[in-house]
Amino acid sequence: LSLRNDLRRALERGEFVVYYQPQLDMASGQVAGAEALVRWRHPERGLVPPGSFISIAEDSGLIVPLGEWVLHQACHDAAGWNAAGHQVGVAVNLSALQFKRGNLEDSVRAALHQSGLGAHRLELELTESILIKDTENVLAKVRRLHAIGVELSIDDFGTGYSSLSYLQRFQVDKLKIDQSFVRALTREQDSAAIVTAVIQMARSLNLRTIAEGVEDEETLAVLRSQGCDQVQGFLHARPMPVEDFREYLARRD
Ligand code: G
Ligand code: G
Ligand code: MN
Ligand code: NA
Repeated sequence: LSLRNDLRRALERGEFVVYYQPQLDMASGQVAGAEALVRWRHPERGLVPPGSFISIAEDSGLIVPLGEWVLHQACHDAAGWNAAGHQVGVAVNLSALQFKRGNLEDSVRAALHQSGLGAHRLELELTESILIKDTENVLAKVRRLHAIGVELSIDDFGTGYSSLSYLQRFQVDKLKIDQSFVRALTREQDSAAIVTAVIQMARSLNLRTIAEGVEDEETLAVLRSQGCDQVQGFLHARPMPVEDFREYLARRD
């Protein structure tokens, strides 16, 4: 039984589901949006987390159609939240192969058009590994995505090849501070120093920051005092199915 062969069939059979994890605005306490996180409802194995299949999907190339499906689903769901009166965005993870292979610009335009979601409500999460390869080509693609009006963020910031020059070159909007630093924030001096430095640098470059992996009130308080803009983590909510996220939004109004 190979996951690789199963993956293609799973996409055809509609076995993937998108979960949503809330992202909260630090100043207002309001829900600013959600990150879309794919899961596989495997008929025998149950709910399979992305850590077990994303890298296989990347090796086989299936991440391109899978990522496109997630993009369409996320835009469709987010358009529904906005139609229901909740002004929230959705953030979608992009794999390096989607950047390299697929016609990402067309996919993004189509997903926005078909769902009716406003471009400013969609955020694309890039990784540092996307930005360091084939820089000129990637730069042109990033510019075209920006021209559509979507938001761009760098995921897992601080774990990759953090060349500060590309923050300027790529004109991203937001840095997602990696959860390894956030979770150690109140225990390790080095992590605290890194988080402080990232937030201060982002502020002086006019970039927004979101801290991932916020699990306790003490961490939240430190992030607040440092001027972090948004938080995401188990303290507020775990990733949840779309029905639950809709209820979550309604409850908080
Ligand atoms: O939800 P969870 O914490 O298990 O996610 C694990 C990893 O899977 C994260 O690094 C996340 O970025 C990645 N991931 C989740 N959904 C997607 C997706 O739709 N596309 C890509 N490329 N990665 C995803
Ligand atoms: O790599 P990426 O940032 O896309 O991964 C997000 C992943 O982090 C999701 O799989 C989500 O389940 C997980 N996550 C989100 N918040 C927390 C948290 O507070 N603690 C832990 N341990 N994991 C978290
Ligand atoms: Mn992410
Ligand atoms: Na991340």
